[in-house]
Amino acid sequence: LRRLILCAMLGALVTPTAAAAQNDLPLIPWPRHIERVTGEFTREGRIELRADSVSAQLVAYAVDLIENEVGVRPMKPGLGARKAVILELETRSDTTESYRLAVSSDTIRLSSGSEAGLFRGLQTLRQLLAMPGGRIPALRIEDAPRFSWRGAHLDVARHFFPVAFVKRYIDLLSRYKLNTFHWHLTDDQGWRIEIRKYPRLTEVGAWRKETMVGKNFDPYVGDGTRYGGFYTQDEIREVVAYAGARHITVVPEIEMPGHAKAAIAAYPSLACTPGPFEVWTMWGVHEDILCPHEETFTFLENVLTEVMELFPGRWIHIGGDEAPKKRWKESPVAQAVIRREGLKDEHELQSWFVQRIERFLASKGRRLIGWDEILEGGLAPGATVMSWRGVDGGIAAAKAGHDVIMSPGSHLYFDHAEGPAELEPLSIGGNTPLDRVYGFEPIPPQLQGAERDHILGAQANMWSEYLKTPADVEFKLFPRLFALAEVAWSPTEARDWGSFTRRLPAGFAALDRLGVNYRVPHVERLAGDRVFLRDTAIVELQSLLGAGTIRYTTDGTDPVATSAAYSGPLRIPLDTGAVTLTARLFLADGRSSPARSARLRRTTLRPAETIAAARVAPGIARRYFSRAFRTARAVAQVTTGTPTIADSIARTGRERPETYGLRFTGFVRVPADGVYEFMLVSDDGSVLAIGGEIVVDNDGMHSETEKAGMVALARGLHPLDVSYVQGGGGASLRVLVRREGEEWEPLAGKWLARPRN
Ligand code: TNX
Repeated sequence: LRRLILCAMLGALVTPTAAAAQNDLPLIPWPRHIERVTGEFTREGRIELRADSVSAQLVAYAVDLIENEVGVRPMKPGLGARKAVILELETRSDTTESYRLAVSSDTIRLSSGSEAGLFRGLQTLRQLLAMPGGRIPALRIEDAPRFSWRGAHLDVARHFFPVAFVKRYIDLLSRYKLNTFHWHLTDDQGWRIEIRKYPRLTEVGAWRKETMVGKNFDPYVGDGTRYGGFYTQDEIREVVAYAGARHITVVPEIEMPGHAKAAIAAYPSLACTPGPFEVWTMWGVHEDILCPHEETFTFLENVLTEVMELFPGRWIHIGGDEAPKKRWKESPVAQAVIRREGLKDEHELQSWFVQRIERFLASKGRRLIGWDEILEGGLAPGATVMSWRGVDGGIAAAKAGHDVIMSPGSHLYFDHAEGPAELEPLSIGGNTPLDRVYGFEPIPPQLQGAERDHILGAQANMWSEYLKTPADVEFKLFPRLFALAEVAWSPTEARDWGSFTRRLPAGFAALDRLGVNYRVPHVERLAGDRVFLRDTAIVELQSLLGAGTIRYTTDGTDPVATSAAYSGPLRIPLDTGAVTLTARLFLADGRSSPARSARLRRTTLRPAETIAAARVAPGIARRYFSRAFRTARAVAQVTTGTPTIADSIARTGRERPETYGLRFTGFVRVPADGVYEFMLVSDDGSVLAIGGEIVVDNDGMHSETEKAGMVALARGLHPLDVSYVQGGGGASLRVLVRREGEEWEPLAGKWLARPRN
């Protein structure tokens, strides 16, 4: 349904490369260069492993990998094996993760200048060895990552995950060539890392008396069950070593000054008010934050000192997000610091706070990372920014010469639902479908030259408010991690959604062998209303998995394991009224995808307006209302205001940050009779009407969400009305159109017209 949408919008290149088009070897992420040569390597017969120059740790890893994929342990050299896997650590100065892999009929040779490169290459080898029939075509791969930061994060504060699962998570990342694990260890709802100097952090701060049930914020409903857990320092070391063996850097996050209620509950004198405080049992943003007095800095320096002993990597994440300034405004202590330091306000106070921590970390040879709020009030000189509220923070930071990791909520928040929220398990935020992740381009077009080099890479975030179990996390992680891996590793020219989807089934098969609870892909193109110009709807059903059985109903009920099985295009009569078609994909193991349904109905062509060509001009009338609305529908009621002419339907970014409305009126210019589909992607609400009828309803206050709708239109001009409301926080508006069966394109340029004045 949503192919290529954001690719088009964000300027990501989606041109199939010759290599990707010619063959769809089951590789994720797709390598930089791949060349097929004649011949093939078969898994039969004895295989030896030669790896003289390589560490014992990597050899052991390679032995297990080959045994797992081939079924027998590789032999030691010199015992008469006819085939060989050779790992070669080349003596070149190149210590990056690049590698070369050459497969011939009797030898697989993997070489790199670094063990990290060999490790990445082994993941490619793993995927080749798993090929059906045990036959690997002879080939040469030369591969290197596009970005040096390929990350995934895990929030263990809102829900706690045992060491065994943290390791499994890291292992899964490593299989797809990620190299950074961001471990979110502290938050309002729990402190999860043992600190020897401050035992109450885990005695008190690691436990909350209960957890809110579902989204029962108001009235609040708690589950009455004490909840918590933490990692001992030995366990942390174990995880760091496990990650190190996979050439993954662990970046710890210790949140400050906000999201620190668990610490404050343990040591109330860290706050600006007397307390007492409890470890929080709800989600959201809390007003109790660390007070900027000396005691807090002593505490943080002591905590960070122990953290740095445990985590050898360069980077320390200090959070910095969502710190309400209310307590600082009311605190004589905080106000005294503002005066003493000659600061303007509480935002500069936060900036001063972060700079002080940054100097401390820098004095120990470490680099500070924070969420994009650390830009507010001035950025600490050596700080790296993780851009989560869209990419704007990242753009500003890169332009100011800072390093940036892109992890925008709109594309890389894997805690968001993958499909429409109402059809998915309870989630936070809007939705982040697979093709949106795949279409993400980490380097925004606004950056030029050296600014572009400041984008270190991309990262997915896994917040765990509604993720209680490892299975919940795995459901959110896959298949979207496949897409992230390709965004962060593969060259832009290789980004090819068609090739990617053809490689997915092999990816899922690998996950099946590991028992990963991935989200079974839903049945495509079943959403909203689907309209037909005939009495009989002909509907094809398919899912990205390419395996399993699609089962469907036409009576509005949820398909079960005994519902009709799909075996070819359905012919559904519409002469007696609309029909609801619902389908789910079932796997052999009994798991099934979320359900999808569409209302199928018959329609007729809407006649075009009769208006002389000379009376229309290009573009569309745009009106901007700088005041608060509750819905986009309310914006659509406003008839006053002086329009400007726009050539696309979008926000410009020059509007005020919060509370405004935009209304676009004119015509859509339809090139030929047919069924057209329109899509609104917005944060917050939007509605699109044609000839006074709502075709897409994406109204309401919500994070970025996409909705599509269909209408049959005759060739010519049709009245178009698009309204948008921005309530607060993130802001986005994009409108796309396509003729049935064709690719989406922005509703702009040739599609738009307006009455000539
Ligand atoms: C915002 S992302 C947060 C987190 C929440 C997340 C939920 C960020 C820096 N702050 O505290 O868990 O949204 O999606």
